[in-house]
Amino acid sequence: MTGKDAPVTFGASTHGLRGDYSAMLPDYSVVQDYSIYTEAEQDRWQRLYARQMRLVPGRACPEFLDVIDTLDFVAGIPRFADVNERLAAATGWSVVAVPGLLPEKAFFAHLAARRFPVTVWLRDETEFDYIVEPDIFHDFFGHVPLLFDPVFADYMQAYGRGGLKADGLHALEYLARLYWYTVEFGLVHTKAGLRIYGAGILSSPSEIDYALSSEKPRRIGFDLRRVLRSKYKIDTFQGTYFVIEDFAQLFAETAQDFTALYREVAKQPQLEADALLAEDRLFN
Ligand code: HBI
Ligand code: FE
Repeated sequence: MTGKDAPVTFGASTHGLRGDYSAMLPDYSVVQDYSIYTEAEQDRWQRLYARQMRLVPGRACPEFLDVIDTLDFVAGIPRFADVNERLAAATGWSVVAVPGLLPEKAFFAHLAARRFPVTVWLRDETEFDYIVEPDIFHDFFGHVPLLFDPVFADYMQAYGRGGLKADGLHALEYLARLYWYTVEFGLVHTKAGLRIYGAGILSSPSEIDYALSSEKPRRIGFDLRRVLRSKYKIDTFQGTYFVIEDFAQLFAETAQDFTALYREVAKQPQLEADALLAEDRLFN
């Protein structure tokens, strides 16, 4: 999900996007046709999975590691129906198959209803190391395990509801930043050290080490206003990661009504992706 040609906010338009949007329902959902996956794609999935599983121990947050082994992703491309049985029992969430990136409103509507849109197609072999848009591997491997955590699951729903409420408030840019710096590229401070919960990092073979170990990026204690003001990079590794203490903090800080916050933040200067403020709490 970091990529040269990625739209500034995902799904700002569906033009020029991969995926077949012709057979979808009005909510952008499609039916997963499992017979379309070729042997080569099943093999590619297994190699992507094996590579990433070697990287996550000691790096991913415990909530992710506790669940990933139980999901049977080792067997091949997951079936939505199988995952949904377990997910419904755990947190009442479900995954819904979609052709690819969704316009924000449709995306928010799914999250608000505790449905996570998962892309049906798998990346090409040429994109093995690096993909611009979310594919089925990024979505299942990066996002689905944390939907089993009750607190994170509630945060995702609150985010979707906030998105629907923000319609017309010129807040999309702020919401995209919050999503980017938490759901996609978030770090969490645990007793054992910094760990990753962001799906964009967890599904990346190279950023997973960079995010925790490189001396280049800043790792700053999560501050909601600071996050909303911070631009992000889509074409390189992140300049800044924001560190939460736990998912409860994330949920609590974002449970408030954002209307006043949007107005306040709009008056302040935007911050570059590698900015440093005197009040930033640095972790590196
Ligand atoms: N659609 N399928 C899909 N997956 C995403 O992660 C996604 C999206 N549409 C919009 C979007 N993300 C972002 O704009 C978020 O900031 C809301
Ligand atoms: Fe994602």
